[in-house]
Amino acid sequence: MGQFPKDFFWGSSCSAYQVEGGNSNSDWWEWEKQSGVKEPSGNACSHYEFYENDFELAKNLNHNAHRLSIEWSRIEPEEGKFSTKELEHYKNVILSLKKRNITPVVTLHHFTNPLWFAKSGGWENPKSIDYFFRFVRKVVEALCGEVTYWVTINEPLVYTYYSYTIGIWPPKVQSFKVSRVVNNNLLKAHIKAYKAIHDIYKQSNLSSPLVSIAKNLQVFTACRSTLRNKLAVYLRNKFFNFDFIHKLIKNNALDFIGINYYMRGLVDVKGWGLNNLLLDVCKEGHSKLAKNSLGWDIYPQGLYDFILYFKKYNLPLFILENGICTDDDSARWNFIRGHLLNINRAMETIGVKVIGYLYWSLLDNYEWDKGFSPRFGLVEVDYKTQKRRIRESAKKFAVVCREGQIN
Ligand code: GCO
Repeated sequence: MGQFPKDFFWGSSCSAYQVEGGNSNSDWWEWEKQSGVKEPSGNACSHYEFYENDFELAKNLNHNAHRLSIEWSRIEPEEGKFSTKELEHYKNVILSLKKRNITPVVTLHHFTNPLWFAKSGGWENPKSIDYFFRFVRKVVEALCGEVTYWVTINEPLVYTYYSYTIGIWPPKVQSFKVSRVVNNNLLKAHIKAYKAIHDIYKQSNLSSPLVSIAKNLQVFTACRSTLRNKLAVYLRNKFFNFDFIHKLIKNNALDFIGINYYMRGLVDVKGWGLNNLLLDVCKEGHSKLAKNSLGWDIYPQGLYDFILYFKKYNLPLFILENGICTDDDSARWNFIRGHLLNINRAMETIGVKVIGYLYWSLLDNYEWDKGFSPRFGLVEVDYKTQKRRIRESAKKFAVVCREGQIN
């Protein structure tokens, strides 16, 4: 049996674009149109309209925290023109959580950009840092009275990887050189936003906010112990898992470490090129682990190992995403339980402070280029009727959230 602290955050995560619907001023919306995707995001879960209802479900599932994101393209649909109506909307969304005693964790950038920003060169443009800064100030000035936990940027390296390295997501660039530029801009954007958020709270005489990023972590394992594979694992850990956080810590720009954890990836490198070393994966089915419906390896032990690794920074850790897409709901419960047991074991063995666990996701939602078929939700969504149905795994998780312990 594993006991969690009394003040532990229990809940789930969502991002605006994936659940709200109708985000027509965003670069993703444009990308969907241009690529002619089979399943555009459309109305998604109509969460923009039904958030009260969805938060009532979260409340009934004993969640005391919820992560959401603010859609930049709603707040600033045209360059420099900020929508008071949309700022008001997000304030209402946050108040709707708070009146249910659910602590909001607010993300400022979750993969999508306003179309005007994308057209001006997106994150390649050095001005992106100031554009983001201006947006962040607007939002934080409007919401600071209601929010303590901020996540500036969701999964910066995942974003760069899909959008600028392998070029599947907008703006579909394939270049290591550009990826480096974008990573640097994202890093600088966070540091600048971090300082701005703290300044705004100081000027408003509010107690300090807690600001971080959501860092995706993936376990990399070589399926054959060759020198090339070992080098690849070393490089991937360095570039994809650790460097970004390390740099932010050196800049005193993290108040906690936000972690998104899903999977293990098997590394099998076919050449000495940078392309091979950074991108090749095992295609020979060597992994015997259970998988989610997208074929990702399920590996709860990995979360334990990462928590141990991050102890050296002496900062609280917050699991901001951990989830499984599956059509077998009993696998969802096994997934949650397995990861919670590992978090608990890490907390007990080395006394590292983990402050919360947010499952991805509250609702089934729009999984980017994969459309609507991957089902991540604690709550099932019927996209035709927008009806919600609570899954059994959600009920089991609700007991953990209430009792603060896992058996
Ligand atoms: C990410 C994002 C989410 C995803 C989730 C499942 O990790 O890519 O934060 O938007 O939907 O992770 O893939």
